[in-house]
Amino acid sequence: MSRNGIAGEVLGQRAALVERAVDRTYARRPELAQRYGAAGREHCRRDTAFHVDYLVEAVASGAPALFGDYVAWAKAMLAARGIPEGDLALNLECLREALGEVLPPDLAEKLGGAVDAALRDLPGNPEGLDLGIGAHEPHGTLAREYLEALLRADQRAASALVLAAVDAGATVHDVYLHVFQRTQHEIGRLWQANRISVAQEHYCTAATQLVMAQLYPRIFSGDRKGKSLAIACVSGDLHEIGARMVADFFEMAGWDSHYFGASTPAAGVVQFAVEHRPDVVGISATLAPHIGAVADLVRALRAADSEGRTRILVGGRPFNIAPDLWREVGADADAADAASPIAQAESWREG
Ligand code: B12
Repeated sequence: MSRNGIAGEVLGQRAALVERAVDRTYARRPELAQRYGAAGREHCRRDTAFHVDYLVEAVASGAPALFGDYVAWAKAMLAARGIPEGDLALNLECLREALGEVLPPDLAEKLGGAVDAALRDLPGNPEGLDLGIGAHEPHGTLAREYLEALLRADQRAASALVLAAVDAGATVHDVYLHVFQRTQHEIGRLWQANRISVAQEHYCTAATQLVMAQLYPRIFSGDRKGKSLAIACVSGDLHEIGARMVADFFEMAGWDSHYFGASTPAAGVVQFAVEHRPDVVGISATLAPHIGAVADLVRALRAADSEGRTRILVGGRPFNIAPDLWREVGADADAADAASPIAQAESWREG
């Protein structure tokens, strides 16, 4: 069965799967209703829908590791909010049973296998997260002080730290990867560990985007190579800084970059590619449930590119978890961070 066939069949039954799994979870352990109150059932519904979205994408992509990673993430995230591993395990077991009731047997078996594997690994997944940026990490002290400034809502101090470091010789590349990216990932873990609010996360992200903009005079300069990259976050995905960094690294390497930002409709990316013929199109996805949209966009770009000249790069969190995922979505390559794709793209230029 094709990727879209699997996704279509399962997501068509999403509401039924969620309802049955939640009913079973509460029937099996009635004390949950008391423990989590009236809102608990709604939260359970939302979490179960998340389980289904990650599960179907992992199976449709032939990358069950994506679901294992998700369950490990969910364990730590829920534990930090007082929901023990046992409740997550029960909910997943009930989802496993619901698969058998709602889906055709071969599909239920496929998805069930991924749930079984994640359940087997669950006890070994850490409950707590190792937090903190070590001084031994590259630019670790700067990254830690930058994060501390953001967490005390002192954007000016954060900006001053970075500008002083760059004036003292730190490269923009290093600041991007070892300060901005490192702190953004840490902020995510702090949110996951329930140590900071969504509002704080938003503040830190917006402040970092502002500090990045202050570095632009150093980025948008230098000789041009006459090659171009267009890069977008796939429709539905709001995580825009990773794609922005990739665009800026290409700029710094002398390419012209066209960056579209968060959640870009596929039709617009295809139209841009047809009209402007960039040498490379980049697609970013941070959440595994958006991989199907990446595959659809790759297909649409290929269909519109009759000469077969555009190379397609993909990247983002799921591609770092599942190394062959870029092939599965039909791309030409992926890259783990903003620094890595430049050499690959340069070799395409020459080829
Ligand atoms: C900021 C943030 C948000 C912001 C984004 C705002 C914005 N303007 O960008 C908001 C609040 C919108 C958000 C929302 C959500 N988020 Co969020 N978010 C983050 C956070 C903290 C930082 C993202 C970031 O800026 N990273 C910095 C960049 C530089 O790193 P990067 O994305 O890894 O990019 C590098 C590489 O991956 C690669 N790369 C990326 N794209 C591409 C593309 C190409 C072509 C190439 C070659 C390379 C490449 O190169 C980049 C640069 O080196 C992450 C934590 C994390 N681990 O990333 C969580 C995180 C991704 N979010 C998470 C979650 C759960 C969500 C939500 C579902 C719930 C929520 N927290 O509100 C929603 C979903 C929204 C949606 N539909 O997309 C989880 C995902 C967990 C999982 N198992 O999937 C994370 C990991 C947080 C966590 N630890 O729990 N989020």
